Amino acid sequence: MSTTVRPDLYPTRVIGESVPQPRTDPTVWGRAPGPLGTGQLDQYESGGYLVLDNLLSQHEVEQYRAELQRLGEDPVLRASERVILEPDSDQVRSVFEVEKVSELFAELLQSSRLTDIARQVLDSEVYIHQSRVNYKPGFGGAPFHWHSDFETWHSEDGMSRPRAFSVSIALTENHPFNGPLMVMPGTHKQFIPTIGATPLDYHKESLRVASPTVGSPDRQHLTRMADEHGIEQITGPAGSAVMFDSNLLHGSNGNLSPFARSNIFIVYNSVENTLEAPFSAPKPRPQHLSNREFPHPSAN
Ligand code: 6CS
Ligand code: FE
Repeated sequence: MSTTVRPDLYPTRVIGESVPQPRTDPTVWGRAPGPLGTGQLDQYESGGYLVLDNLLSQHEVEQYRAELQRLGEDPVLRASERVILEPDSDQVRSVFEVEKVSELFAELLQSSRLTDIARQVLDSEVYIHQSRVNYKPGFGGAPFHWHSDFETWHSEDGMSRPRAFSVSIALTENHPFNGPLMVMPGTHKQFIPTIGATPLDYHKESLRVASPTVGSPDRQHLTRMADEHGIEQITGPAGSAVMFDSNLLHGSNGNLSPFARSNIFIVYNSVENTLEAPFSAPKPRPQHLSNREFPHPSAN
């Protein structure tokens, strides 16, 4: 009996050597008119990220900041799987799937000012693959080591192609000194396989620790990419945002300052790229990390 082997366009979590491959998929999937102009689309295509100034009004910032506080202090939520604590304190590191626990955030995530950009760039209908608030509290918010989100979403969530991107919206000022997002511009054009198989229920470790043992590119490739592409810090006032491609190498330092760097991250995925079985993990991750209740193209 012949068994059909599913094609894996981006093999990763390999044993032995990591051999980078070109990203064969586009970054900007279509050029239909939309919120982004040609210059912005060109910039996003080449750099893999684009800053969106003043995405939120000052009033909205205040509303969302209060919501952030409420979620962070909710004892029921805190005991749920949606909440990840800091590795070396009981402060909240992340809250996932915020649209399910906050009507205010649900409204923002589904608002056309974001989904219209997603439809334009991904050239299809879109849905939310994942959302989270990363609190990065003052006096010790831990780092997020360099990684490609797509590498995780491909291996652990079964996302076939990098036809997705994140929007990170600053809910507090992102200073140079409180752990802002750092990117290596242009690195989204190369896929770096990581070395090592995915352990069972790996997300229970990988989301909490600063430097996950599996799913991080090795230092040789990170050094080469940093030499070739440089490192940019994305700072900006509360209300500003940055959208970045699912395969762009990014990370953030810890936060020793007294000032939290709290951002909300929303991941838009194309309905043409819905999740399959994981490409390199024992079983799919839970719903709050990887949305499998997506709209089926036929179900419109
Ligand atoms: O595993 C994930 O899905 C998450 N991990 C990181 C470090 N960034 C993307 C995503 O939130
Ligand atoms: Fe990430």
